[in-house]
Parts: sequence; C-alpha cells; structure tokens
Amino acid sequence: MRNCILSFLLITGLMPTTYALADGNDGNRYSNILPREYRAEISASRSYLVTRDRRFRSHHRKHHDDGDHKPIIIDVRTVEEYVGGHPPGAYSIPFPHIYNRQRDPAKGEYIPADPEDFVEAVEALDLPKDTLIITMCRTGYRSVLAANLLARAGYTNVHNMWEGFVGRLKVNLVGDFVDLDGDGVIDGSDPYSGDRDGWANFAALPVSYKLKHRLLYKPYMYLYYSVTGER
Ligand SMILES: [Ca+2]
Repeated sequence: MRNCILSFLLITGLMPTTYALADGNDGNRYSNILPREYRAEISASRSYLVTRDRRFRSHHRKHHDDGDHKPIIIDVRTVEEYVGGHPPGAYSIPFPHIYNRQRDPAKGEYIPADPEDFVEAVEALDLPKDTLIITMCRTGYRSVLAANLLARAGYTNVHNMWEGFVGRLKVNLVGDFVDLDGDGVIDGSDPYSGDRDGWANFAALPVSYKLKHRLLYKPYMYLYYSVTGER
C-alpha cells in the first residue's frame, strides 16, 4: 500500500504542470470531460464590458493583471456561425471545425481545423502573451479546447466565455428547464430563445453581422462570402 502511494506521488509529480484532471470542478461548463488549463472563466456580460466599454476596462485593469493590449474575443465557431452573427469586433478563428459544424453532407464539404494552424493564426495577431484573450463558441465547449491550446502555447491570460454565444437552456435549482422570458414556452429549439443563456440570447448583448477583413480567418476568406449564416 505504501509503495502504491509512493508511486502515485511519483507519477503525479512527473506530470506536466499544465495537466489537470477533468473532475467536474475546473469551472467550465463541460469540466466533467474537459480540463481547464487556461486562466479562468468569464461571463458573456463581463466579456462585453471588458472589450467594449472603456471605463469598465480601466476599472478592470486596476484590479487584474491584464497586460497593456486591449482585450480581444476570439470566436472559434465555424464560418457559417460567425456569418450568422457575432460579438462586435470579435476575431473569427474557427476551431475545431472551420465549416459545416453539423457535419451535414447536404451543406457541403466538412472542413476540420488543425490545432497548429489555430495557434499560428492567433500568433499572427502579434499580441503580447499576457493579453486578455477570451475564447468563445456556441455553448462553451469548443472554446475550452481552443483556450487550452493557447495556454499551452504560452498565453498566460486566456479566459473562456462560460455561456458561449447562444448558450444552453437555463435550469432551476432542481434541474428543470425554465421559461426565462415568460412567453409561456421553453424554447429548446429556437436559436434566438430568451431561455438560452448566451451572449445573443438571455444576455441580449449586441450582435454584429459585419465581415471586417482584418477580423476574418485568412486561409478561408472566400467562405465568409459564400456560406449562409446560421446559429
Ligand atoms: Ca420562453
């Protein structure tokens, strides 16, 4: 038994320091399966304030070690999801799917993203490593994968937007879905539902449809102008 404990301590001691066990307590929405290697979670509302509101940003900087560069949001959803609406000023760097997020053959070819290409695209933005980088996807799963990649690449201040852009249905204390917007229905299938807790839904933060060249993912630039937007 003592040997077992010693070998356990030895093995865990040899693990890389960035490795974390996915025990459900790491903070992200899927932490039962995805560990957090990045710095912290951040809410959609705080992400909005910290990237769009100058006064809040200077207040935030006073209390957090956020480097000198303006905080940014990296939208890691697919091209068609970005075209379907995104936070104003958010970069589009898709991961782990560039196109055809439902893998629906009727929509065309499925294009996966390579982890190294994702990190390279972020590095091409030439940001100081301590920049507050917020990763965001639809419900906060893909953004965790992306945030972990950036943490491993040496970015020290990566936050994951916990709810994501659309979010998930809110539940009450006993786990029932709830009618947040009081319209008499719980809108599980409606992507614009007020019953989902994300940036564009319950949080009702501004949504942009602009396709600014400098914010788009260069290797697949043509896709932004040929796909149909969706959420
Ligand atoms: Ca409702």
